[in-house]
Amino acid sequence: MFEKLFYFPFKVSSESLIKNMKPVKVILLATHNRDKVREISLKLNNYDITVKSLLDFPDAPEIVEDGDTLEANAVKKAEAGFKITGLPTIADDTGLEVKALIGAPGVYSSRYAGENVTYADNRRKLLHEMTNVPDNERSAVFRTVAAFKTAEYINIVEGQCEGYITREERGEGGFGYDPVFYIPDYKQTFAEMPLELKNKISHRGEAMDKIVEVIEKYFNKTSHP
Ligand code: ITT
Repeated sequence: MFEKLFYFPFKVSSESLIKNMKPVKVILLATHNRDKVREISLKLNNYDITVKSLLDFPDAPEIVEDGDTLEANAVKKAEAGFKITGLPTIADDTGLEVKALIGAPGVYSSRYAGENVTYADNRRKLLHEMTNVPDNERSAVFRTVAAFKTAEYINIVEGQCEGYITREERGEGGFGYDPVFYIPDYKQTFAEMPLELKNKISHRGEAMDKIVEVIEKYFNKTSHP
C-alpha cells in the first residue's frame, strides 16, 4: 500500500539523479561587518553561490586582528573562518592610506580614533588631522587584501582604488570612510554613488573580481562531472 502511494510513474536511476543534481556552492565570508557582507554578496550575486558570514555562526570565537599588515590579517581571518566552519572561506582586510599622513590610518583604519569607536569617530579624526593639508596634497588610496582559503590552498589577491580626502562628509551611502573618499572621475564620494558603481571601481570590487575567478575554478574542479 505504502509503496503504491509513492510509486514513481517513470524510472529515474540514482546515477542520472546525481549527474543532474546541481552542486550546492557555499562559501563563508569571515567577517561580522554587515556592510562588507552586503557588498560582497552583491558581487557574487550572479554566481549561484550561497554566501554565509560569521553572523550566521553566533558561537564562533572572536578572531583578533593583530597583524602588522593587511595580508597578515586577511590570512588570519580566512584560516580561522575555515577552521571554525569547514567552508571555503573569503576574508578581506582593508586600509585607507593617506599620503599626507604617511600611510595612516592604514592597517589601523578601524581603530584610528581608538578602540570601540564608530565609523563617524574615525572620519572626524581623519578630517581633523588633515585640516591644514592643502587640496592638492589630499590624495589617498584604499587597499584591500583578500584571501580565499580551502582545504587545499590559500589564495591571496589585492585591489586598490585611488582618490582624495574631502574637507567635509558627502553622501549617505556606503560605510566607514566612504563619505570622505572622493573619486575625481565620477565627481562623487563613495557614499554618493550607487553600491553597484562602488562595487565596480572600488578596492574591494577589484579584489573580489580576482577572488571570483579563483572560486569558480575551485567549484568547477570539485563539482560533479
Ligand atoms: P572585519 O575585520 O570583520 O572583516 P572590519 O570592519 O574590521 O571588518 P577591515 O579591518 O577590513 O574591516 O577595515 C577597517 C576599516 O576600514 C573599517 O572598519 C572601515 O572603517 C574601513 N573600511 C573598510 N572598507 C571600507 C570601504 O569599502 N569603504 C570605506 N571604509 C572602509
